[in-house]
Amino acid sequence: MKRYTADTVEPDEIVQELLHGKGAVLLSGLFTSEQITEARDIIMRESEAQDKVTHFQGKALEEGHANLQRRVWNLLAKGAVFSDMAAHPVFMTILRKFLGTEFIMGSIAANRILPNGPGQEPHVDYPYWDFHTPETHPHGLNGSFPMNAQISILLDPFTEESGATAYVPGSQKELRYPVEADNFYDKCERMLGQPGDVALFYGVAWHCAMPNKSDHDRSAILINYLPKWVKPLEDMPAALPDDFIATASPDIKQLLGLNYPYPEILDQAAATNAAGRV
Ligand SMILES: O=C(O)CCC(=O)C(=O)O
Repeated sequence: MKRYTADTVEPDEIVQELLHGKGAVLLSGLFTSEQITEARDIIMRESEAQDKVTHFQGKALEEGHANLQRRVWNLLAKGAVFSDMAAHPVFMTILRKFLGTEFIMGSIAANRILPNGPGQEPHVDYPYWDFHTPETHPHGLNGSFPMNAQISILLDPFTEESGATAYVPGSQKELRYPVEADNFYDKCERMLGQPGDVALFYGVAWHCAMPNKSDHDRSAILINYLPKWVKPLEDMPAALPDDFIATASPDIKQLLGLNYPYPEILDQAAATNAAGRV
């Protein structure tokens, strides 16, 4: 992966690399070690209660099994550090070029994989994540213009052993799910890095978390960004307190989709009726 720092970042080159190159780049030096420690502490605390799996594939388990892969959703509600990360000026500059100046955020969550935790199936990300049924998407849809950007902010060392994200460079050039014959595991490279490093990639590239065979946790903050008109995955405005929204910065308001109000009731009579029902 090409590597950049805040001083060497080249937004136009990165846009080309995401679309026509490997599909992923590494950014370093954007966050302080205090920010990374604070974010990690919150995620460890928030995910502690998920220590047992009680259901598997829809069925209740008699006894809870150790849960070695944990998600923490709705991170903006869990600490100001996450707003600072989501709207980092370097991300905003690159993503305004990649997804359009009014792009939004689809989700901000943590993925914590404990030692011995499982990997994932190779996949593509939202809004393409159910592209194993391409007929549910528009005819001819392809990845030639981006409707997704993914950011992973590493909170632990991402090594081969700890299960650093695997991806197939260039696979974003053809929008489809990988199949057995693609030999994902033979062709993949890893998004290796240290705490504070950031993997920025186009989620059409085939990728997955790998099993954690190390003796330490492997956590990352995963942020999904979208063009302004794609329905986000998390309903963040509904999940956040009113005072968070009222005092949010202009960039966070944009990321929450508040600048692009559709769908709206445009029929005045119906709008009056709807207001009366509240
Ligand atoms: O945590 C990782 O390495 C990747 C996670 C991922 O791709 C996902 O959850 O969709």
